[in-house]
Amino acid sequence: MGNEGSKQQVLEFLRNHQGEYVSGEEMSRILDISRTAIWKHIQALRLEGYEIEAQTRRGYRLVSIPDCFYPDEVASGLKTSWLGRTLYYYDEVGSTNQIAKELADDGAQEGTVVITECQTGGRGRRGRTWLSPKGKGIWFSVIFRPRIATAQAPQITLMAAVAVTAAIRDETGLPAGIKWPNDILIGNRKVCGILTEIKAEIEAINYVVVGIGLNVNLEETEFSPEVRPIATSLLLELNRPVKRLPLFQRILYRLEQGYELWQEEGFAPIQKAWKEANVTLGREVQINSWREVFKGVALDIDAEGALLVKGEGNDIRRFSSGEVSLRPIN
Ligand code: BTX
Repeated sequence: MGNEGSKQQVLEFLRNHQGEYVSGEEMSRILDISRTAIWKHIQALRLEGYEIEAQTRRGYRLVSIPDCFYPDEVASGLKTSWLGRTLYYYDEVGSTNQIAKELADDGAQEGTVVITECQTGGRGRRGRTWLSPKGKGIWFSVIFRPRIATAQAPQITLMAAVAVTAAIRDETGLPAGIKWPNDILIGNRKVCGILTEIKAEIEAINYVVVGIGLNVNLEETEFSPEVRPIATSLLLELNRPVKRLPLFQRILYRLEQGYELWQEEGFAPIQKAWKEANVTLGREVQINSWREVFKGVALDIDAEGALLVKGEGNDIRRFSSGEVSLRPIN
């Protein structure tokens, strides 16, 4: 067994006895690894962020695991059956969407996830940038291969927004809400953005990459001056840091559930859940589409996921894509 493999065995052993002391001698005997090697593995694990206590006579005790996305840690306790079961984890990348698209072009299977601690070229829509500082957020992308017509592809963004909003509510209790089509807000500030990219033929979809950026433990000063007034993080809302790993596992679980529901039953149940979690309908909005700027009241989303807006002359317009600004509620 290689060095990495025996380190994993030591970790697995400690994990199976979490909270208890295990003696080096016992570990050495059961795992058939020398005590010196065990000590070296413990040192290496500590450098990776595992908190391991050592006491003479009592042995070693795993106190806590690091709050990062090591594939073994993500897999342990993950409730999905296929989504995120293949996981690419990087310390730093340009953009996880870019990597996911390359993997999808090479045939990566549905449910493959790319996650990183930090993006140096994180992207928003229309070539904008997405701030993704190291260790502070959940910056990841998922490859899907939905069996739907190309025109229905934007629905996947709404499905993902519903899933992430639910996971934030589950894990933190914060009143996160969706601004059509792809932002998740707390109060009026953006806590999460979603970037969906599609490769399709006229009739059928080859793949969809859904990229999700969630601000978890960013402090005010970690946002650039331009973004600061419009952005927030879970830490800023709760006044305490949030563990990213369980939240990420919850998001993956909600995404799998939402995606299966969408593929099996169509858009209707997603539309219903979206309406329950949205903060757009009933509000005065300005919508910038590629065609025009239109002002009115957001009335509804239709059976395809498009936004219906009633203009000043009572005309109702339908937008299948675009950017919405919400007028503040006085
Ligand atoms: P968007 O075009 O709707 O939003 C981008 C705008 O949001 C920026 O122009 C800026 O004003 C603001 N912004 C930038 N960074 C942040 C931030 N951290 N928090 C709040 N507001 C911010 C939204 O695009 C889609 C973002 C998707 C990001 C994910 S991260 C993983 C994946 N990889 C990748 O390159 N993008 C996606």
